[in-house]
Amino acid sequence: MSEIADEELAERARKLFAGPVEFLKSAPGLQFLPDPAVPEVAFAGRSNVGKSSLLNAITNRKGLARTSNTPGRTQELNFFEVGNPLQIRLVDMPGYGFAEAPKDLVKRWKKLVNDYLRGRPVLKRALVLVDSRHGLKDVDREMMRMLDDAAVSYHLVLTKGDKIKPSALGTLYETTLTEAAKHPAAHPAIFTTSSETGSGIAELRTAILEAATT
Ligand SMILES: Nc1nc2c(ncn2[C@@H]2O[C@H](COP(=O)(O)OP(=O)(O)OP(=O)(O)O)[C@@H](O)[C@H]2O)c(=O)[nH]1
Ligand SMILES: [Mg+2]
Repeated sequence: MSEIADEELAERARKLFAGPVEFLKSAPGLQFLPDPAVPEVAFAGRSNVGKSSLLNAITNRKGLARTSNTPGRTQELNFFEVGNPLQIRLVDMPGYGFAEAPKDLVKRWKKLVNDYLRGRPVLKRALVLVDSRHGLKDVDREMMRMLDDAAVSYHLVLTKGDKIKPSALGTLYETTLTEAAKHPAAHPAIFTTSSETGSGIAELRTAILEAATT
């Protein structure tokens, strides 16, 4: 893509996310999904990694998606609508990998997420969030394999970048890049973000719009 086209896309993304964004619904099962009217981009990641915070940062709304310190607060697929007329739906997925998760909850989570990933042609991309302080864990690798198998293209996003030194973040970025290259559905572009400082947020907005329009 040319530099001018890049800048145009970035400006369109900025305007889109500065405009109307609304919570649509919470879907505890596939029968509750909204009509597949527009492209969707889903947020995945371990519990507490910062999915809801990132969604709020991207849309510039503090309390749109509920954030908390209690792991496993989000248990459904939460749909948010962007644009008027509607252009993109963002999907906040339940977090995985917290220690106290009961087995049947994990089973339910896997079924809901797998069914959604496999049966949703409008799902254009997923964002797999990884805490910069921890890096990729086996539960993240499992999520990445689910996406590989469902052939859903995804970006890895290193979150909470404000919590570690830039040099450590740089090293983590490189090792994560190397690991992503081994996954067929992983997109070569990786993002580092902070919902606290706003770093990397504009770039992610552009990537979301790009994913939804290609
Ligand atoms: N310093 C810092 N803290 C963050 C950032 N993003 C999220 N947090 C904090 O991390 C905690 C968890 O954030 P959430 O956005 O609720 O995480 P989540 O991934 O949605 O969690 P679940 O819904 O339980 O899966 C909250 O206390 C946030 O304030 C960030 O970029 N920097
Ligand atoms: Mg959440």
